[in-house]
Amino acid sequence: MHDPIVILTGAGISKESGLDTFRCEGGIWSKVRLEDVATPEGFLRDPDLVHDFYNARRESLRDPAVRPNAAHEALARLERDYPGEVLLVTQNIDDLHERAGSRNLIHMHGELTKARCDACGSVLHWPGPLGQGDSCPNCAVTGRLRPHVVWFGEIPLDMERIYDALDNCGLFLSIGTSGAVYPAAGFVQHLRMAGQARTVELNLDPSEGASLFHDGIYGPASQVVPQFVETILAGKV
Ligand code: BJW
Repeated sequence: MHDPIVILTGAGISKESGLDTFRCEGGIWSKVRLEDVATPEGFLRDPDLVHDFYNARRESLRDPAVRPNAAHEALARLERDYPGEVLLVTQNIDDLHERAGSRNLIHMHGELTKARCDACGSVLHWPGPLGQGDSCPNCAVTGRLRPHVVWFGEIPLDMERIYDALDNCGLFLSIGTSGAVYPAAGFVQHLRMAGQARTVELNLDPSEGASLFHDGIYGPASQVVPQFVETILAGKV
């Protein structure tokens, strides 16, 4: 019997693929105000600003230099080769995990390559620029499409499935996340209260919640994640 594994990832895992984190020096929140671009109120106030922000980030995914790194690839290999269940829960809205081959994956903060219609609720594949003049292909209403991302004050996606998996896992890994944003930041407390899972943080530096984990492994994700995946597959964790 192999314990189910739940893995939470954040912006740090995609840093070495060329995508900015939010709260590191020079990160996204040092360039734009989160109240302006990552809240429903900001979108109501200035939809063009918000569309421009996400259009630029969507465009950056097409840069040939932006591709999965060794950490994304190691997690895809873990899902393929581990004899038990592996669920990957990412806060990232980029598509690097799926490009690396991960399939059992939840994007709890949404996906950059999707749009959502506020008129009919459709979620649409939308790899190009999105704007106020676009119409929903399902209900034909114009100007009600928004990026399919979770802003502050909104409820992250698939929470029931995530908590079910947390409640049944034997190992929880938290990779490349600052632990500053809830509910993801609270997963480790949730697990420690239940007491059944080993919890490990893999990050560049200890995060805000580092002391809540049983173990911490620190260094660039492209190095520490493949090494740790090898120890799991060798049955040493
Ligand atoms: C490396 C590395 C390398 C660098 N290798 N590592 C007061 C108390 C508690 C909660 C709240 C509160 N007031 C408000 C709230 C709730 C609020 C919240 O948490 N606010 C906090 C700021 C306090 N949360 C919400 O509103 C959420 N919704 C919610 O709570 O609903 C209620 C509810 C929930 C559940 C059930 C029922 C009800 C929604 C949060 C939405 C977050 N959205 C964003 C933006 C949208 C997507 C996008 O544009 O991309 O999501 S914010 C932004 O932060 C983004 C990220 O996913 C998220 C997390 O950031 P992440 O990934 O941790 O990045 P960084 O930059 O912070 O950290 C990077 C880490 O990597 C660092 O540690 C580096 O060291 C490391 N690193 N290079 C390894 N090479």
